[in-house]
Amino acid sequence: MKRLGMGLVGPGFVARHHIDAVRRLGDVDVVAVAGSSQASADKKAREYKVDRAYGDYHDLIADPAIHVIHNTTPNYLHLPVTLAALAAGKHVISDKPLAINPAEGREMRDAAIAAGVAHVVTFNYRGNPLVQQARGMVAKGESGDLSFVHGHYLQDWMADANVYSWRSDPAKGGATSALGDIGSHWCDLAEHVSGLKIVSVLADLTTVIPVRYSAGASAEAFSTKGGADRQAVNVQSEDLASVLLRFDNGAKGSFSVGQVLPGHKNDLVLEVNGRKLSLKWKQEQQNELWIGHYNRANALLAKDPSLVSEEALRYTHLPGGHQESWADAFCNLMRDAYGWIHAGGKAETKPSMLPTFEDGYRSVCLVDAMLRSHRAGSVWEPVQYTAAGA
Ligand code: SOE
Repeated sequence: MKRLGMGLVGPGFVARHHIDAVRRLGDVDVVAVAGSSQASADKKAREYKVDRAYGDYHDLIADPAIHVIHNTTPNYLHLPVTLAALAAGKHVISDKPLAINPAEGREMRDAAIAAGVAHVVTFNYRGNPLVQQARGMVAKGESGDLSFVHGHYLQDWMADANVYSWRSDPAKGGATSALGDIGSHWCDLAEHVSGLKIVSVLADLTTVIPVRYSAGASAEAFSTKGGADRQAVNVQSEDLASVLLRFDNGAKGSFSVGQVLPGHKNDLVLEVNGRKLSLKWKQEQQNELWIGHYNRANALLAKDPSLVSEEALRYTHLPGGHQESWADAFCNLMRDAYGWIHAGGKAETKPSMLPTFEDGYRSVCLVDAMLRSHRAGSVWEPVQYTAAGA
């Protein structure tokens, strides 16, 4: 069996999960990591038990043992790292949001298609078996036409003003914070499960904590660490937002995101209401899918291989009652990504669950429409998106 070599650029919070997931695949070697300096790369390589460390990502990309580049850098570095990897003919798996603005997202999407390699964005919640169950039920018409798609993605790790990360710095994170970081996941999931496209948005954004106290080094997501010597920083980007949505079939929708909401850890909820039935999936209770009826009792479908559909079975690895979780869904995404790479990474062989740079670019366009809507006084704004090859 051909083994693939993986190299990771940007070893922060999510990097260890990329490494853990590909190690579980069994046919991928984690060859090297690259950091912002040789010292930080060496430290992370020791921590993740990786043999090679590069202080410059160009050297990692040039390493002939590496076929696949995982880009887990802060948002502003997605473009240079990904373009360099594509120019070297390497497959790329990028963290979301793909880019800090639509122009950069489009450039990466176009470059990836032109390079003819596999290109994946980590919208990892797609990898949950019961998300695929819900998607299949909608696609097969079991829900009937959808009229409403709604939910939220709420967290609290930024509730403390002493948490300051690159996500709040427009030069590194982009103009958006909560919408780009987690609103992107929610919208991707809403479109993926519903099979619909969001065509216009009306957004109301808020910065609940306008002054944060930076400890110097950028905090990792979910980190509570910080130094004593803090500097006040004015924050412009949103940490709370509510958005109304219109879909291409006429369905309506709404969602809220927030990262300063005490008690909400990783509270992603998606509900779709069809003419025949409703479906609700909660990330924090991801082994159950709620099925709502109007003429009989509602049901809770358990993630059990003997109960789920074909679409979900492919992503279910344990018997009923054995909980699968965030890391398992993340690994499902990596399994499909590397399966695609083994098959050559051409468009025709892409597993239908797998999110690509096309989805990543689209997601950046959605968030951009939300920013435009808010700036214009919370009015309806169309999603401006250029199809590949247009
Ligand atoms: C922090 O908000 C974060 O780690 C996101 O960046 C991830 O994409 C999400 O899956 C969990 O929360």
